[in-house]
Amino acid sequence: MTDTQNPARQLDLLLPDNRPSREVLEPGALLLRQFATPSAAIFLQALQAVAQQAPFRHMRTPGGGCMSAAMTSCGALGWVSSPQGYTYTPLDPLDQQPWPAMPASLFTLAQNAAQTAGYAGFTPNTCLLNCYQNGAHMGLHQDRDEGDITQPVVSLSLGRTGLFMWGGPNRRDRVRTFALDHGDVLVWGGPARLHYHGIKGLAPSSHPTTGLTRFNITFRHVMPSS
Ligand SMILES: O=C(O)CCC(=O)C(=O)O
Repeated sequence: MTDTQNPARQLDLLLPDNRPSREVLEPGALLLRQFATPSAAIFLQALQAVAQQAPFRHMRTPGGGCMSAAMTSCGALGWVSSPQGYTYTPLDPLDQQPWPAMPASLFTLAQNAAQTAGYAGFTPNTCLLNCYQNGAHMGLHQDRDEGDITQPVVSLSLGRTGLFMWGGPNRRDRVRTFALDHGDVLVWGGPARLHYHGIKGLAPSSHPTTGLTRFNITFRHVMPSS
């Protein structure tokens, strides 16, 4: 199918740099360029408020190392990595307090993006906040700790540009790498829900608001028993 025959592509608006504002990566996966840009300052404020209550930290991994991105969470459940494995917990292991509530601005953004991508009724109950500085990356992985793959993943990029890797359902599938800029939102679900993805690194650039730091906020729905 050519771009002009593809109904999703026919709706595209062009950004000032001539890139389409919506790009179907493949069935189930949609990149919404600059979807969040108009309210990005509000989302950054929400992120800072969460981080004041539950600070960013470099979590230990089952392999004996440490995540190079610093992380925290908000919502009913938070994602935790430790030498024992990966899990979602209702309490922050740093202080045994519930994770901060998910800010309404972030919840609404996630629902709107999911709906725009064709996933009406998205009810994220967890939100992972990633903070990348020079040298940080995230290896190719699948999001499969949620116990529910009927709902999509919504991922918001803020600040410095990140180099995102998008693969297929198998680790050895072809991987595309592309830039995710401030305000870009990526949604994947349905046939693409378990596709491998990661962050190769950061672009050699800085952002007027966040400088050399990139933030990513990823929304998911976790089965409470997971
Ligand atoms: O930082 C990103 O854009 C990707 C984050 C990610 O893959 C994850 O949190 O599972």
